[in-house]
Amino acid sequence: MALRGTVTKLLGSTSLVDVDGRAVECDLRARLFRKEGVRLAVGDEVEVALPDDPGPAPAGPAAPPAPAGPAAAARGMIEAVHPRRSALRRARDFKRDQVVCANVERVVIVTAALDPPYKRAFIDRLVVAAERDGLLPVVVVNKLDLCDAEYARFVRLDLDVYGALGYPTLAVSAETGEGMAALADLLSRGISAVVGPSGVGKSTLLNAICPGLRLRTGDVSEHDGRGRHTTTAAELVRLPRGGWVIDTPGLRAFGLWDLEPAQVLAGFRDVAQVAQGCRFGDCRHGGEPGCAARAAVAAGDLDEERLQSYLKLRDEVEAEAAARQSARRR
Ligand SMILES: Nc1nc2c(ncn2[C@@H]2O[C@H](COP(=O)(O)OP(=O)(O)OP(=O)(O)O)[C@@H](O)[C@H]2O)c(=O)[nH]1
Ligand SMILES: [Mg+2]
Ligand SMILES: [Zn+2]
Repeated sequence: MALRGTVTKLLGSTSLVDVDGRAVECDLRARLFRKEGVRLAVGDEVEVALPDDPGPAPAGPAAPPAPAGPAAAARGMIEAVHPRRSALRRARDFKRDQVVCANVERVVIVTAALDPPYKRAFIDRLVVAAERDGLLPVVVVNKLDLCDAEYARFVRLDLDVYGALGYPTLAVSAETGEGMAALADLLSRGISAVVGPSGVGKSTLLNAICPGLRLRTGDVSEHDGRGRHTTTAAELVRLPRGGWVIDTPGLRAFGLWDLEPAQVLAGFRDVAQVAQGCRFGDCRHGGEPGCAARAAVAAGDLDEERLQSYLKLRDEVEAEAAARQSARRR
């Protein structure tokens, strides 16, 4: 009899599947791979046929699944893969998209208030990616303990910009515990993908929420290199209070290759809203007469920084599209 499970980690030719809190190493039916072109992603829901020997007893729902070593019990077999409800993607190169995680409901975008420096452009980029994939962006700023009162106020004001767009926002510190209860609450349902630049404290935050987790964290120097750290495979973990998280390696570039400029605009809800009033349908909001976005900035209804951030990302997406075109011609 097949049991339903969730793929938690890809191990090359096999994968780890969580079946009722137990980690089972599984093969994928060759037919699924060869004939149906199935490429598993972390977060995929699958039907697994278990070997006769079920292996060690469950460690309890609260414990993160222990990785099955080569000496683990006989492997399971993935007999079917359920259709994905959603997928967070990132472009790996010009040709292929990489599914970072399947069946995600929210993308928790983590940046640091300081060290590494706070970057709103990064948040905007990830919001665009989340909106493209139909996922709810959640904006988290960590390391609040490093701010003085005035800077902390600035961070909160900035978060209000995203709050006004309808996205949950949190200012937190893994160091002092500030905001951590709210973060734990937010993660306790469904699958959350935690994304953000290297060194902002993603793993530290998750370790604080799930003490048994012991995700590897590093000091800032380690976060600069393209070394081992950033290539570590993403793994889905079960949280003690329910919900699942996937801690992703620091993303230096969250490619937005295959986006249309209109999809960039969809990731800037405030700009999109005011731009409906532009006189010309093909307005580029770059200072043309009758541009409602410009007028909104002048009237103080739209943040200049938001418009600039939109224009910059749109230009980038257009440049990428042009590069792709010329690569195809060659
Ligand atoms: N002061 C302060 N330091 C923090 C906080 N959270 C994390 N750090 C530190 O920031 C550094 C990086 O933390 P990590 O959790 O490894 O960062 P990461 O985002 O997982 O980085 P990658 O795995 O490379 O993507 C570590 O030295 C942490 O101790 C915080 O709230 N305050
Ligand atoms: Mg990490
Ligand atoms: Zn315009």
